[in-house]
Amino acid sequence: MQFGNKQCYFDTPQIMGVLNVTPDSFSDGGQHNSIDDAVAQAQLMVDNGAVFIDVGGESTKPGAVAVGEQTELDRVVPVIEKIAANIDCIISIDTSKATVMQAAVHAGARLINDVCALQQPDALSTAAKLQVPVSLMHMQGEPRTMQETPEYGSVVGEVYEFLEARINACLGAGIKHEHIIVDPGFGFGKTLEHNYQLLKHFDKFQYLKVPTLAGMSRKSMVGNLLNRSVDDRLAGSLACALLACSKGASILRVHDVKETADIIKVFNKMNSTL
Ligand code: 7PM
Repeated sequence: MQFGNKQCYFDTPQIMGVLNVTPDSFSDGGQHNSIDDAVAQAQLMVDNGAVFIDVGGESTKPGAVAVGEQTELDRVVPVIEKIAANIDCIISIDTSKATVMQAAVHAGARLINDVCALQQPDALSTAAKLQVPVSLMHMQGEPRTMQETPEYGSVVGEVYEFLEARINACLGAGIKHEHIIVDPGFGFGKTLEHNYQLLKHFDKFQYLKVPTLAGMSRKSMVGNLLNRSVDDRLAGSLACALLACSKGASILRVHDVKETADIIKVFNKMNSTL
């Protein structure tokens, strides 16, 4: 897949490092300080094996309230500009807002990662116009309330059909098939059981004929199963990542890049051994 002037092959799983640029994520000792902190963290993740850096300025955690457009722009644009100028990686913008997509791509982002799958006003037409790859994620409900009562007949079937419909919407809007990635959206309007059904059947999403992204790092599907706090979920997250690899995941969206790079090496070694 082509991201600007960078080619990325998904013959082996690739790592997307999570870079949250919300105020709670960085010691806010002034604007410049927090920008430099974010860029330094991105550099560390790239040094440790991340190919993508996913920059997010809007918290999409369950129960989170939406942030304003200008706030999100002020957070992400300076960080994207500085990463684009200094680090050899593919910058992904984690947003659902058309204006933020536009500004982020202008600043140097080369992948639009939208947890709303381009369903917000103007998002589909804007992404089509920008001509960069897009990642389409499934979510049931909206972040503020999605974890209250998730319900499905068949979670795998319903997520699959949603992603198929969004692929078709993208194609209809003029987005190229070679520019589409799909993601079942672990933790977004799903119970523990739903999340593990999606993991067990992650291989089914390959029938959509586009690369797949899995984001399970530090999520409640690890924490609630194991009874671990957010900072004690590494082993569980790595187990999820390895299982996603074995079921064909193209991109792993993770916080712990160095450790995830190690498990991918183990996975690749097994696959290349006769
Ligand atoms: C709870 C739910 C806590 C989600 C934190 C999060 C994904 C994403 C996020 C994902 C794609 C987090 C998140 N998760 N984008 N953005 N896929 N494509 O772990 O699973 O940071 S937010």
